[in-house]
Parts: sequence; C-alpha cells; structure tokens
Amino acid sequence: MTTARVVVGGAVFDQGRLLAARRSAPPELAGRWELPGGKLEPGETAEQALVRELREELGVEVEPLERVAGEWPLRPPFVLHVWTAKLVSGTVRALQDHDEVRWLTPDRVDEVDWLDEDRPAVAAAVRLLVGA
Ligand code: 9L3
Ligand code: MG
Repeated sequence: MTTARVVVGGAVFDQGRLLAARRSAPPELAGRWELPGGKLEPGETAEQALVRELREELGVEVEPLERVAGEWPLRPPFVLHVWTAKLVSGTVRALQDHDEVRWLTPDRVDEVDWLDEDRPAVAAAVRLLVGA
C-alpha cells in the first residue's frame, strides 16, 4: 500500500472571516474554491508547508494555530489535512494558482463553489471557528 501523502490546506481567519481562494489551475480544478495550500515538500511539517504555500501563492504571512480534526481524501495518494491559521501580515493577492480570493463570514461560506473534497473540511473548520 502506498503511504498517503499530505496536502495541507489553510483555514485562514481574519476578523471572523474565512479566506477562500479560487483555483486557476489545473484546468479540471479551475473555477472551484479551496482552502489554499499545497503538497508538503520532503522534510517539511504541515505547518511549515502551509506558511510557505501561502507566502508563495497569496503573498501573506500566516501563523498556523491548530489542526482541524479529520482527514479528507484527494486523488490518491493524497489526503487533505487542514490547519486553522491567522493572518500575520500582508494583503492576500492571487499571485499563483488562483485568480480570485474572498473573505467569507461563517454564515456565507456556502456561497462559493468549493472543491468537493474541501466542503467537509470547510464545515469542520467553521464549526471550530464559531465554537459549535
Ligand atoms: N487540493 C485540494 N484541496 C485543497 C488543496 C490545497 C489542494 N484545499 C488538491 C488539488 C491538487 C492537489 O491537492 O490536486 C495538490 O494541490 P496543489 O499543490 O496543486 O495546491
Ligand atoms: Mg496550492
């Protein structure tokens, strides 16, 4: 059996809103929204990968806070792990792999077309945020 490979996604919160990013690539995922992040590089922890990915893709510094319990299957061998994170500095801009970003209040998270795999992860992250 192949060992699952982790893709980390960030549930980035700022002023009570969750960050959503619309993918511009690859073509089969373009137009769908995700918790931004990406694959761990060799030797990296999930938190390190999250910080690096959000710096590269969105031009911001974030501080990972806690792992959202759960693991969501992606295309094998990948699985999605999610960490909450707070925005430390910078303004989110779609620099790489995205073409739009949006800050969503918890009651409006369903307004974007999330990737199917991200939907349950978003719900879990929002429950954590609102303390439900
Ligand atoms: N993926 C799914 N949901 C997410 C993220 C960050 C990634 N929240 C999927 C899309 C790609 C794969 O994981 O198929 C690797 O992601 P990336 O490195 O292209 O961002
Ligand atoms: Mg990515």
